[in-house]
Amino acid sequence: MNRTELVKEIRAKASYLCIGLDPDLNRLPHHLLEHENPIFEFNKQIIDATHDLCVAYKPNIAFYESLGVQGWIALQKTLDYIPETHFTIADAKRGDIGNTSKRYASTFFEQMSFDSITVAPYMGIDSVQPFLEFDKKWVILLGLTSNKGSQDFQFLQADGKPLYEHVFRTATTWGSPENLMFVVGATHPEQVQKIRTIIPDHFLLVPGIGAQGGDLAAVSRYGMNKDCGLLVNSSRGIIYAGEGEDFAAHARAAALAVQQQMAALLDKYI
Ligand code: OMP
Repeated sequence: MNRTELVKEIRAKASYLCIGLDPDLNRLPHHLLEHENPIFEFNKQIIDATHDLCVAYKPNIAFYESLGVQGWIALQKTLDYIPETHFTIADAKRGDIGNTSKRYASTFFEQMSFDSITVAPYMGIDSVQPFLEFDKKWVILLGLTSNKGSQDFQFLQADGKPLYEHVFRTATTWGSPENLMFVVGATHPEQVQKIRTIIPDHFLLVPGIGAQGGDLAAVSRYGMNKDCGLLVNSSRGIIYAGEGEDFAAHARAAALAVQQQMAALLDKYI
């Protein structure tokens, strides 16, 4: 999916919600465990219940590969089931020396047909470039992460600026707003304003609302650009909103609450 198509979907749905498909076998409603592929059945019902409210789905690969072959099958079936109108993110956080990154890119862009993949910037340009060589595919680079440990390295001062700022300044020259997005955690709204002066046009993938306590309103206020420019993710806050046989209805209600807030924020800021 290209940028124009993504912006069109956001406007049509008045939503910039990305739903994180992070299914944990220990948290699935018990009745699903009887299914041949419980993970896929769970995702299928979540997608059926929420697809009109969101513009993207982000399966986190850890929740699939930890289950071995069955997990990879569930991931492929989930990807096949996501409607073509939705932007897909392989949350794999890869990045390695060039020839290895090329294989990772091939895994998620050719073997599987994700629109995008999350990539770690730590190994530098030659670890990221192989992902950018695929036509109509996106890199989503970890810029400033949502977790507490983001304080360990990302805020260290280097040449008078925090390290994460260098990531934005340097990596913006590696790709364009048509094929490169950045992760910025919703738990850092006060940094988003500054980040927007460095990268005014790129889309930001913003995880951390819901279970991690990030602030949707604040991050939208500082992070929105004229095309919206945001994909805000919620995983546990939506997919585990209910626990029983009606879990999908609860997921829908949770997604609807976020979407309604987003519609109001879109109205206010663009
Ligand atoms: P919830 O906290 O359940 O909404 O899940 C957040 C999802 O976003 C998980 O799949 C995380 O791996 C992912 N994530 C973060 O939480 N923080 C980050 O800084 C980056 C990501 C990510 O790349 O998506």
